Amino acid sequence: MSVSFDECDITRTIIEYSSKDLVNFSKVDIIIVGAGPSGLTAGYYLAKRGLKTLILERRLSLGGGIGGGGMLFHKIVASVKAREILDEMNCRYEISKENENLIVMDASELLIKLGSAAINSGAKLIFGISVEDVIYRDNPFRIEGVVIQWSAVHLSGLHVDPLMIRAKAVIDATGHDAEVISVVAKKIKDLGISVLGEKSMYSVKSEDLVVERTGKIIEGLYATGMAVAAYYNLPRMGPIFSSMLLSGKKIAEIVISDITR
Ligand code: 48H
Repeated sequence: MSVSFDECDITRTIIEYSSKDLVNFSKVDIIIVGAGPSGLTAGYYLAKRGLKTLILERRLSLGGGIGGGGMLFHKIVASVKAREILDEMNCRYEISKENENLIVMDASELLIKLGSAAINSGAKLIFGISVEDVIYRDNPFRIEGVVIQWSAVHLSGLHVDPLMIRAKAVIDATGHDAEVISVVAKKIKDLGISVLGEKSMYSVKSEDLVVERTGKIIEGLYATGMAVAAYYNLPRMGPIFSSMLLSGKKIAEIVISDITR
């Protein structure tokens, strides 16, 4: 079968369909900043619930810290507590012979299964966009969206003004630097919040604490994954990903309860 098209058709298709998406997603229910394990898990549960969910990732790939495994070894570990989530996403794993409370899987499989679960449930994931600031309103105070820029513009150092996306809830899933909370702490000083940074490693304790402290930071702004450890000065856990998945699921449940009240 011979088909015919010209270069202009390719260009027009890309620009038209990308623009249509960006207009459609300029106002959403939830913005998740970061497509690492916690952000993708949150995206999966939120979109599954029928909420308009946008995941913004500054890199041109998904998975955050998953791909690096443990010191580049291609396996990663989770506690058995995350089995239900992994089963739901059809992610295969084995019980570790070292300790029956640990399960082990390929980093590549977790990354792909989490990403496809989030997208199949209806979350929109866009690469190459960095969140650099938030939108807020006062009386009463709340975060109502994010300020975005192409990551390539950030890297170029050019002075280019950003665009904005409104949302009922913003989830900081940016990992170790808690970038969204950090920008709020730095710019809206009267809130009196600060990002303390994570503590040194204490895996078993950290796994529980991160999930326990996962929740709302201020009205409209929530934290999941390592951003929780960074905000509350909790210990880090190393390449064990169960608390990232459990934290993602928990934040989705909290946001669902807050915005569908
Ligand atoms: C758009 C952004 C921005 C921004 C960052 O680092 P992540 O994998 O985050 P988590 O919390 O889901 O998972 C943490 C885990 O990977 C890990 O590092 C662990 C368990 N460490 C323990 C230890 O002891 O070291 O993903 C965050 C994602 C990344 O893809 C970033 O590129 C992205 O967020 N991101 N995207 N705008 N401003 N900042």
